[in-house]
Amino acid sequence: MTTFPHTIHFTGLNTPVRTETSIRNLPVIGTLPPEISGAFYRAVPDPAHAPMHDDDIVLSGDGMISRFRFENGHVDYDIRYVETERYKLEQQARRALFGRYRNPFTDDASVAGKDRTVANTTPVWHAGHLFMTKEDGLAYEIDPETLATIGRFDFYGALKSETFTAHPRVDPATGEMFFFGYEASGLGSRDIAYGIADKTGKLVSEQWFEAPYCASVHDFAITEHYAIFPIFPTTTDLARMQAGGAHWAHQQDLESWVGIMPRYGKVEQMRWFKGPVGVSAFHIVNAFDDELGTHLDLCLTDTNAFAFMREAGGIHRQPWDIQGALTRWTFNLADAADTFEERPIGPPGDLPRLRDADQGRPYRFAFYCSMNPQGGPPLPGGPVGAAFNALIRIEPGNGRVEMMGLPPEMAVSEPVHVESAKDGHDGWLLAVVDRRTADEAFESELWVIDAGNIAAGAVARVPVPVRMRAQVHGAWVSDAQLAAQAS
Ligand code: V55
Ligand code: FE
Repeated sequence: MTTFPHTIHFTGLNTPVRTETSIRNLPVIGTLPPEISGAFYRAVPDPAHAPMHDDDIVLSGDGMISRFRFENGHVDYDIRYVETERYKLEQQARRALFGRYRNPFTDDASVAGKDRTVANTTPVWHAGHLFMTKEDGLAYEIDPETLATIGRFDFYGALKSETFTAHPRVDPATGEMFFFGYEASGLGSRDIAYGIADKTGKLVSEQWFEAPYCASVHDFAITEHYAIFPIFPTTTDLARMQAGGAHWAHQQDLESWVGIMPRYGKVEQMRWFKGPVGVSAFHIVNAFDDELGTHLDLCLTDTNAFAFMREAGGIHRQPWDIQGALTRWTFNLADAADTFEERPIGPPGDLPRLRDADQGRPYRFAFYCSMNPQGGPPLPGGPVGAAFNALIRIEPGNGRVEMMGLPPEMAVSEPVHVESAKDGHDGWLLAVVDRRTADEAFESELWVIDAGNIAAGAVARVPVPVRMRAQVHGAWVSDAQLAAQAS
C-alpha cells in the first residue's frame, strides 16, 4: 500500500508532509522582541510511509523534530525525522512494517522484537541534552544543533524501565528531572518506574511500584515535597492485543486513583486516593503545596478525549458532548482519609503550558488551548482530530480568564513560554497558528504573543513557506541553556 487512508488522521492539518527541510531567514511581520533568543523545538508526528492498516491513527506517525531558531532578529526553520530503529527499518524496506498503535502482534514478522517507538510526543531538554520522547519506549537523544538523531537513551545503561514518559518534570530550583515509565516491564504490566536524574543528567534513583490496574498514564506531577501519579480508567488487555485489537479501551464504570508519595521518599510510602469513575485527563497544568493542602490542577474530562480509546471501550459519544473543565483536586495529606476535594478553576481545554520557574510551586498564571465560542467549527487536525482555536490565560489565584479567540478557519497549537528579562513583564508565548485558505489548503505562521495580553493577538508573525503537519508538544530552550550545552 502506498496511499494514505482518507480519514481524519491523514487529511486536513493531519495530511502527511514527509519532508525534511531547512529554511533560513523567514519573513517577519511586525516586530520581534529582541529578548526572544533561543530555540523553539516541536514534536510533529508525520508518517514516513502509508500505514499497514487503514484504521491507523495520528499517534502512530513517525516523530519529526522541528525547530524555530531565533537569533539576532532572524528566525530559521528546520524539521527532520527522528531516526528511530523503527524509522530506519521501514526506510530500508520502503514500506510500513509496524502495525497498529502500540500492538506488536500486528507487525510484520521481520521486525519482531525491534523497538516500536516513534518518539513523536515531546521534545525534552535536560542537563544540556535534547530528547524526543514517547511513552511507549525510551527517549531518543537528538543533536540540538543539527537535529540529527544520536540514539536511544537509557541513562548510559542505568535505566531498567522499558519506557520513559513524554512528560517528565524538571524542578526549577534543583535542576533535577523527575520522571516515570509505565508498562515498565512490558506490555500490559502494572509496573510503574519512578525515576530521578540529577542536574547533570545522571540517574540517581529508580524505584518501581504497581498501579491499581494497567492504565494509560500520560502525565504526572511534582510539588516541592511530593510526586503525584493520577491513574485514569483507560486500560489494556493482553488477550485483546494478541487478537490484533486495541491497546487501550476506556472503562466508563471504573474508578480513577491518585498515588502520592514524598518525592524523595520510598515507593512503599505511596498513599492511594480514590477518584471519580470514568474520568480522564491527559495533561496536568501544575501541582503545589500550600497551607490548604496539596493541589493538582488538571485538564479533566468526563470520558477519554480520544475517540479510538472510547470506541474500543464501547463508549459512543460525540466530541461536542464531552464535558470537562480545568479542575483542582486538593488533598489533605495530614488526614488519613482516602478522599479529596474537587472544584473547577477554568474553562475546558488541554495542552497546558506553565512558566518553567513555576513548576511544582504556587503559580500566578498558566496557558492552555481551548475552543472559541465564536470560532466556528474546528479545523480537522491534531491528535484528537479537531484542532483548538483559542488560547486561554488563567490566573487560578483570582479566577481571571483571558482568551485569544481565533476567527473561523483557524487553529492554534500548544504554546511555549519565553521568560522576559523586564521586571513585571509576564514574558512571551510562541505558538503555531494555521489557517485554511481553500478546501484542503492550509497556511501556517508562528505567532509571538505578549503573555500578559494574549487577547491582543500576535505582536509579530512569522509565515512559514511550507506545509506544516499538526504538532503535539514543544519546548523552549534559551540561548543561555544552549550555550551551557555547548561548553
Ligand atoms: C498522547 C500523545 C501520544 C500518545 C499518547 O497527548 C497520548 C496524548 C503523540 O502520541 O502516543
Ligand atoms: Fe502530552
